[in-house]
Amino acid sequence: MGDAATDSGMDAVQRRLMFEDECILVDENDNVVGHDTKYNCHLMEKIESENLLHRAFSVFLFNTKYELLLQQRSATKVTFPLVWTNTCCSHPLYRESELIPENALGVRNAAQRKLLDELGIPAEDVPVDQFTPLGRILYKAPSDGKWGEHELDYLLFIVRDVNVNPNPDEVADIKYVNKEELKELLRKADAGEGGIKLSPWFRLVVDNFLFKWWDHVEKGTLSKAADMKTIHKL
Ligand code: DMA
Ligand code: MN
Repeated sequence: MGDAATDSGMDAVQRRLMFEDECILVDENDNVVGHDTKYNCHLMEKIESENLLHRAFSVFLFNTKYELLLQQRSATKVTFPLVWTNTCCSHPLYRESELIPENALGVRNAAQRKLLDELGIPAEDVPVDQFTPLGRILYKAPSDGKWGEHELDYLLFIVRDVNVNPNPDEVADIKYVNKEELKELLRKADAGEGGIKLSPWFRLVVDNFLFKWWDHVEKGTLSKAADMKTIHKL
């Protein structure tokens, strides 16, 4: 365990995730090389000294009006509290159902689990065969002095009208945005207006892929945009 003084700032829910979630460690080519607690995987000191890299996913859920669902992370999240980000982000865990490599089924199973946990979206509203894995990115991002991310992140898109019932332990706010509304949010974040902050991984996806993939969402041609061979180092 880390030092008790700093960790006492964590609430019980986040503490449980930190110590009970066992993340999948991978090399830069996404080969599984081991596992470690969510806690260790997000300690900047460990990331740097042991070069820990773990597998993650980021869901982008669109309704049938092709608006993207965003979430604002809760104030109690240990990493990146209160930032606005894509629909749902988390980690596939080191367990059989979430390690299945075929068409990223393990990651899609994890996405379905966390959409329910964070946003109260019933599993039947997000069937695992409805996710399109579009690509993988590798990035490192500090959160504050102590915490950060170093992830190999699967980008999953899904277009469905769903029931949403956010879990306040995880999510402070949600909203659907169209392209223009997202551009306005980006402008505000860049200008530092209204205290709006965006997560670093969401920003990377926005800057590199999102708008062209959004066109594919609208045209129903998402599978054409998928490239699961490349790992983009951003
Ligand atoms: C981690 O998300 C995943 C990415 C892509 C940053 P998170 O911090 O929300 O994880 P969890 O929901 O498991 O706490
Ligand atoms: Mn992570």
